[in-house]
Amino acid sequence: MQDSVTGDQWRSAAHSLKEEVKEKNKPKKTAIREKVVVIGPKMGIRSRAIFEFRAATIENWSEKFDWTSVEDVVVLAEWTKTASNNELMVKLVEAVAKEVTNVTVVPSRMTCTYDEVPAITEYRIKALKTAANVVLVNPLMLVGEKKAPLILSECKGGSIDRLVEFLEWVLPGHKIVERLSRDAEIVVVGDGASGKTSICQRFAKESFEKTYHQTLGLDFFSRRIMLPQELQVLVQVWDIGGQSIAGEMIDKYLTGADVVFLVYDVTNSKSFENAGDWLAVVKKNTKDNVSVSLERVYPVKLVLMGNKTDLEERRVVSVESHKAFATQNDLMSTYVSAKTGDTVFLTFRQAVAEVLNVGLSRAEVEADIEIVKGTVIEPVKPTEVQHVRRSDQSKSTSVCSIS
Ligand SMILES: Nc1nc2c(ncn2[C@@H]2O[C@H](COP(=O)(O)OP(=O)(O)O)[C@@H](O)[C@H]2O)c(=O)[nH]1
Ligand SMILES: [Mg+2]
Repeated sequence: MQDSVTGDQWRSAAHSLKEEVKEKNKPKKTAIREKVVVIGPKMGIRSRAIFEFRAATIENWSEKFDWTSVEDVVVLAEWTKTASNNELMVKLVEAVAKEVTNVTVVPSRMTCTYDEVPAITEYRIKALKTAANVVLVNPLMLVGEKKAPLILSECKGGSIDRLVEFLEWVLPGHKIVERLSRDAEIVVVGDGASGKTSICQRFAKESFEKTYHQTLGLDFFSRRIMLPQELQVLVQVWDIGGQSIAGEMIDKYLTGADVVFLVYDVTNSKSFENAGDWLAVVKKNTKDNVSVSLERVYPVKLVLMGNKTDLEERRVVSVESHKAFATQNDLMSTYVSAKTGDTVFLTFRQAVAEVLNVGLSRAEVEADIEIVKGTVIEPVKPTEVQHVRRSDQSKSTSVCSIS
C-alpha cells in the first residue's frame, strides 16, 4: 500500500521549498578571497586587494560581500566635518569590524581645516570605542621624509606604487604592504609538452631550453615589469607542471589567480582539443577570483595561447578554430613562440596591464589585434626592454622550483 501524504507533510514540504527559493533569490554576496584588503573611496587602482566604495552607496556597502576569508582590513578614511559622512564612516567600520579580525583606520584625506582634525579624531575614537578590534591611526602622526603630519600627506592613489609608499609610512611592516607589492598572479595551464615551462622561462629569464624536462611539482617564476606611468609590477607566475586536469591541487593554484594562460601547441591537435577541458576546470576554480572596483566586478582574465608558432609548417590547429574557440568562450587570445620569444613578453605585459586597468599605448594594442590574426607583430620597443631590465635587479627576478 502506498503511504498517503498528510496535510502537515505537504505544508512542511511547501514551506521548505519556499525557504529554498527565498535563499536562492537572495542577492548573491561577492566572496573576497583575500586575507588582507584595503577599502576606501575611489583610488583608480585595480587590485584584488583593493575595494572601492562610493560615498553615495557607503550605507550597507559591507553587506554586499562575504568576508569569511578576510582577516585584516585597512580603511582609508576621509577626515571631514560633515556629520552624516562621519556617521556613515563609523557605521561602515563597525560593520566590517564585526566580520574580520582587525580593522585599521588610516586617515587618508582631509576635507576639513587642519584645526578641526583633533575634534573629528575625538569623535571617531569615541564612536568606535565599542569595537575592540579597531585601531585608529593618529592623523597627526609624523610621516615621510619631511616628517609631516599624516593628514597633510594625503594619499593620492592613482597607482599602486604611490599607495604602497603611503601605507609603508603609516603602517610599516603591515601585511597589506607586502600584499599590494605582489600585484599580478598568473597561472599557466595546458597539456604536458605544450610549452608552459618554456613560456614561463622565456618570460622570467629570457631563455629557452631545448631538452624537455617534465615539471613534476610546480614551478614558480617572478619578474618585475614596467608598465606605462612608471608603474612597476611584480608578476608572479605559477606553472602547474605535471598536474593533471583532474589533479587535486589544481584548485589551490587557481585560487587567487588574476590571469590564467590556457596554453596549447599549434602543432598538436590533441592539446587544442583538451583546451576545452582545461577551460572547464579553470572556470570552476576561479569563479570567485574577482576584483571589485567601484562596485564593478572584474572576473579573472583568461587567455588562450597557441604556442610554437615557429613551427608554422607543422601547424595543425587552424587560426579559424583558435579564433572560434576564443570568441565562443570570451577569451583573450594570442599566439606565441617560447623558442623565438615572439610575443611572449608582450602577452604577459598586456594581460597584467588589463588586470591593473592600465592603458597600453595604441601601438601595443594594435600589435595585439595582429596577434589574433596570427600575423607577425612588432617586438616590444628595445628602449622599453632596456628600461625593464634596468629595474630588474637580481633580487626581483627569481626562479625557484618546488617538486
Ligand atoms: N619549436 C618549439 N618548441 C617548443 C616551444 N615551446 C616549447 N617547446 C618544446 O616543447 C617541449 C615541451 O616544452 P615544456 O615547456 O617543457 O612544456 P610543458 O610540459 O607544457 O611545460 C620541449 O622540448 C620544448 O623545448 C616553442 O615555442 N617552439
Ligand atoms: Mg612543464
